[in-house]
Amino acid sequence: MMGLTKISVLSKLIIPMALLGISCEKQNNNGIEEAPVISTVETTLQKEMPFKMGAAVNVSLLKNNTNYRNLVVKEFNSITAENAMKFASVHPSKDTYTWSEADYLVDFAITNGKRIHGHTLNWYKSLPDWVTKFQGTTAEWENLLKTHIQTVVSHFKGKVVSWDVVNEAINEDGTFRNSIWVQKLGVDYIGRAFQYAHEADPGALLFYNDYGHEFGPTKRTAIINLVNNLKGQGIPINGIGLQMHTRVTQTDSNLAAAISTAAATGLLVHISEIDIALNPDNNQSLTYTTDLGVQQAAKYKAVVKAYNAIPKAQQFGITQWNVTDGDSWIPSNYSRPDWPLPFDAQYRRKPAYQGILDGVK
Ligand code: 9MR
Repeated sequence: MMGLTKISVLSKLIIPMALLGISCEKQNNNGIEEAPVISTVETTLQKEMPFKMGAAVNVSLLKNNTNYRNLVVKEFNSITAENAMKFASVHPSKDTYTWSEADYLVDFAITNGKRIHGHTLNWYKSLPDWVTKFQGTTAEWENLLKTHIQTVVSHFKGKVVSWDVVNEAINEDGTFRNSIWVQKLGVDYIGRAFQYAHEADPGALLFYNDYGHEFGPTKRTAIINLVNNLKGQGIPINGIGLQMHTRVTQTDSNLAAAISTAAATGLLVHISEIDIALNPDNNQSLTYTTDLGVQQAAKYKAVVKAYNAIPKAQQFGITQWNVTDGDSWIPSNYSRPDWPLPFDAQYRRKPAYQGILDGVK
């Protein structure tokens, strides 16, 4: 009787446990029934991958959407602020700093044992009007740059472990972007931005972050030259961020060249903003298909495989830009349907998720 009772209990347990990826052992070698043994726990990116896995997080969703928050807590061990640390967010007028959103994110990360990566101290976008309209001498612009960087870095000192110090300073043709910073201060401001950040927190890891390394050698070479020049001048730069806002039609060889060329600098390499668009041609009537999902999985796998091949000591991690297809910046930014991330809008894992896991097998 005992045995029968046990078997019927086990049979009830088998299906739900199998769904959870938990296996049951019914008998030992002597044919004696045993209690179910939990042999595996649920797979997550942060547990399976040999380097940090991150996401760019929207603070409002983190506060208000439980599914979103739970997915972030479960899957990732590194967090980037999607917008909460940008100039306009933290420094909306000359003498006002607003920390509440960014502080919330930093507290969330620390409470949940996640690394927090700062994004970004200097960019040509997301500047408040008071900066774009600022009238001042070169010295006053320099002071504006330095004060902003040092106030932000000091505020988060000891909590934010790394910063994208300068973001997107290079054009597609390899020239320097004629940003407001270059117009006011000249291209050498880039090195000084790193020095200012380093003075404020000598322990922080400092990155140059840009997109388009995978477009081809022109932009890639210009970025690598910039970074190597900074290194050569003794500027405190620790890493290079490859945003990798890419598309399913990009070749594996271009993606691999982007990663290996960055690694050849000897610096840390962060794939800092990855998403893989399925609809780069803005087809308004495109729908997500199994086939597109499979192609996307193969592309994520190719990126992860190339990243896994660089020296371990240089693997700062892979960060996806946003959490699910439902909150990705791409559909709203380009006014098109798209599904660029490893999770769908219902918080479910897509084939791309398995592609990421397969990249390190
Ligand atoms: O995803 C971000 C979007 O919500 C903002 O409106 C936009 C402007 O601040 O920036 C987006 O994030 C960008 C990142 O900061 C830098 N690399 C490109 C990202 C996508 O545009």
